[in-house]
Amino acid sequence: MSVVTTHLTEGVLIVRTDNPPVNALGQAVRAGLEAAISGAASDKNIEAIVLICSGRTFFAGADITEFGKPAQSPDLNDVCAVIEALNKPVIAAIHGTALGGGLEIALSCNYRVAVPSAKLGFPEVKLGLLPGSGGTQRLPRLIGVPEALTMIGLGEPVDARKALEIVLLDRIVGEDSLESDAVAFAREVALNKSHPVTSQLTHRTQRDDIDSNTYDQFLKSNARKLRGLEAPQACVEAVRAAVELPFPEGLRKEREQFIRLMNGPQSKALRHVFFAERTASRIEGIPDDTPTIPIEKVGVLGAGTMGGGIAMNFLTAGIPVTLIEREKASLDRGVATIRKNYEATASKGRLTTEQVERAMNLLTPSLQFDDLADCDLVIEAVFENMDLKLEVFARLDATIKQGAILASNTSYLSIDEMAGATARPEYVIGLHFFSPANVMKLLEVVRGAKTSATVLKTCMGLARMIGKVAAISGVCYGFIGNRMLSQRSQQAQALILEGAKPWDVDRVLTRFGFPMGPFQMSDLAGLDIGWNAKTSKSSTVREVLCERGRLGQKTGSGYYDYDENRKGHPSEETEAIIAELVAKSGRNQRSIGDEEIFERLLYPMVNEGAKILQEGIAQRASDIDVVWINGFGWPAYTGGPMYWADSIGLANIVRSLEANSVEVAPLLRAKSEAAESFIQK
Ligand code: T1G
Repeated sequence: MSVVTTHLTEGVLIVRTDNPPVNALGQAVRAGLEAAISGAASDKNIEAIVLICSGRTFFAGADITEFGKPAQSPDLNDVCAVIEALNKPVIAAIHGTALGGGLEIALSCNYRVAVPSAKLGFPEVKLGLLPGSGGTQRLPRLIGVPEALTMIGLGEPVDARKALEIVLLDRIVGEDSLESDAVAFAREVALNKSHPVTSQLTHRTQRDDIDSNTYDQFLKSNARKLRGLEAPQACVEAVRAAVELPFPEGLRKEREQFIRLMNGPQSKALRHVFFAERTASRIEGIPDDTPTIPIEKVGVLGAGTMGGGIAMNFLTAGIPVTLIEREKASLDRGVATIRKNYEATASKGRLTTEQVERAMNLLTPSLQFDDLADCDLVIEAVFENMDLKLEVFARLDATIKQGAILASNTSYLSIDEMAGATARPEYVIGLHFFSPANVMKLLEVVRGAKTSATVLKTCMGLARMIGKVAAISGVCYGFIGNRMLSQRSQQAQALILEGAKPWDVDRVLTRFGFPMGPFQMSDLAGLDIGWNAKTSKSSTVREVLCERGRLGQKTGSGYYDYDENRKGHPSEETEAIIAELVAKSGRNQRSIGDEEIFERLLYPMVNEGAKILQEGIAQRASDIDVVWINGFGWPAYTGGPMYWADSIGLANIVRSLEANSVEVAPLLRAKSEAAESFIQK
């Protein structure tokens, strides 16, 4: 059965594609579309064509699995050309997400209609690419340069309302009557004497109407978001070509850039991340038909920063939350913070006030622990202390209905020990959110030795429902992310005692692509987390800084001195503190180059990743990439620590670790000696 079928009704040919899961424009789809549309040209019974898709969405783009393989005709550009050349009106009937090549198909149509819930976008820049089938040439001609630069350069989709506003859509039709409304629209426009051909539009791309600074201005105003990425520059140049060159030449320029980027390292790395994030949700070794537990009510214990953020994830997803605190003041503060966060998001236009109220109405704050009894899942976010956690789990076990899941948000501690405090260890799991919990995409799902497959599968499905990227971790100190982070932290502390400056360390990591380095991060979070003035004994740089009240940004100084704009500057006092500690230790300092700093910070993380793999803590190397990109800001355009290690060469990493007297993980050594890689073929 062809993935593309046709059906003639009332003079309108409905060309329907059914290529699950997302109607990606693979070769069979392209060939089917080309045949159906070419065949309509000479058929007098056909007055118009509607392109529509079955399943969850309109074409969601080119088939990314085809990239890097020999091209198969027809090319998507050919299909777009056939649509545009047709002597009859072609209407794109859009639902779900018309993305990438899907939007390019829609742009080559004469008209576009969509249901209210549809989204349209060019996410290629997030794959290290630019639209490669005319999108950069047709979109500016239809909606103008500023809107086109934003859609193509940032890669964010627009909803149907916005699409109608910027004339990307001709009409919004009924949510449940897309096909019939599209046919009616087709019959209506078939009466028009002429039909707009996007590539021939000129009214939005008159060179004199466009300030030549627009292009650079776009890149400058988005510099932070696009830092380190190659594709945005190519996107902007392609849009400029739509203004300055005839369509065929602009198309050629777009294609050149597309091929260059597709074969480049950044796009290969970003395509790896795209699939890795989806693979991470797969649980190895459990039956496909493992049942799951319906989660209709969630309890959160602790209304602090983490508890409040965690609660928001479920509220936003429409799941009622009972939020428990011991003291009214803390509970009220927690609820107020949740509301403040929602209102801040609404003020940026990312939520409506109705959505805020709907979320807040799902929240039930309470001082009564027993109010958790009928929850299907309870997540404790109390202080990171095992004695307290054991007490909490024993109490949860005695209070919460049978069959409910008991989860800990712990960052480091043993889920197995917590499970041991209950009579239901198979229902105990770790759900490690990253602060701010309502923003950070990563969720480490920590499976205890006795956690059941049902509980694990339930939590992985729940993670997707609340918009998280989840990776499974086994039980060890710090799970995947924090265990590797502690390697980097140890090296960073050693480096500043040996002679590197904190700002050297931070610079090396930010230049690599991290949003900030370890010392900037410590100052932002506050140096006094976990610090105790009573037991502090001036034995580390952090202790001395805290003893002197240099707690980070919040006190105007930490590792750095902060000016009135909270901009950090190297601190002579910090240098003096380090010098005093080194003098006391009797060691000498030396100048340390960026290359040594770089290798000593990152290579031990890869080494720890190899141990995590070897011990079965992570299911696969790509999960480690997913954790570090989504939880710790590892630059996605390098693929993540394990993919990136392959690019460096495992033998080079082993040599450097040995030179720095770091014990090489057996799996890393074995792969290096066998000239194998973690991920890259
Ligand atoms: N190609 C191949 N497979 C794809 C795919 C694609 N474009 N999009 C999704 N999949 C697979 C995905 O791997 C998963 O597989 C399943 O579909 C469900 O995806 C020429 C060059 C559409 C919003 O970047 O954003 O067009 O794990 O889990 O959460 O100029 O998928 O089930 O085996 O994400 O409902 C541009 C990428 C391509 C869109 C749906 N398009 N996809 O989200 O499902 S480049 C994109 C998405 C291009 C042209 C250029 C999302 C989604 P499996 P899912 P979802």
